[in-house]
Amino acid sequence: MARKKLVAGNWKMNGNFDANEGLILGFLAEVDEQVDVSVFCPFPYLAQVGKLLEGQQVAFGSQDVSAKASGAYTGEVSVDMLNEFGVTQVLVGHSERRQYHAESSVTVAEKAVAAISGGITPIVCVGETLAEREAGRVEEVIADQLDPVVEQCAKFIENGVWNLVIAYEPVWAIGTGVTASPEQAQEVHAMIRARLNAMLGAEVAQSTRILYGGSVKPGNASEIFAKEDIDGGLIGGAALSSDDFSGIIRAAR
Ligand code: G2H
Repeated sequence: MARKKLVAGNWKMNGNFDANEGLILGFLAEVDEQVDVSVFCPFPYLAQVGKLLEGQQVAFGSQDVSAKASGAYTGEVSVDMLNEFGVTQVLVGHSERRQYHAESSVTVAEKAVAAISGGITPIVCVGETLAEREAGRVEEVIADQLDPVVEQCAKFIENGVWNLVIAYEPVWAIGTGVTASPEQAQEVHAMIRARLNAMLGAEVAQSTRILYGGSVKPGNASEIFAKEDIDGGLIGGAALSSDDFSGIIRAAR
């Protein structure tokens, strides 16, 4: 099944009103119907980004969401609140959330459920650390992160399709300048797809987009995106430059 590529920019905790506007206006000309594009900004900029993207073919969202609907959860932001801003996608389980905010795979699965229930597509991030890779534990770690999500979200599958994207982001390649080789990335992507196939069947496995993230740049994007099971990228550092982000969008065509 042909899967349309998705290039998603994760701004992390960067940006300000001026920079956001310059960044978006700088890459919009590169967007067409051949590639899906989305950006994930910090919460305070959702209104600004939503306005800048009005009428454009670019989705936007936040970098996290609460699993809870409402109530006494200081600092949290709910799916309903995101919907009020027109958000259609959200990142969940980014390794920086797992590492600095102790998010477990169960919490990540609950957030994915909350997002899908509210009509927002979660991009669920998974990935191993260098120590885990060197210990030969890649498959085990990915399975531990992925399985609770699959188990919790399978009920949302309709006609072989679910509103869920997976991003494989090896922790050792995030913001380090070290990129997984296209072959290393493809190997894990194929493993993830095989796991989806075993748990949910071929139709879901073949229709699910699996993005690669970790030091993707205009210079390495084409060969990464050329791999069979890599359906685009989750871009951090290079998403903060409109030239670089434009180059990565071009590479996805
Ligand atoms: C991985 C990625 C974006 P970078 O975190 O999610 O960041 O491209 O800077 O490695």
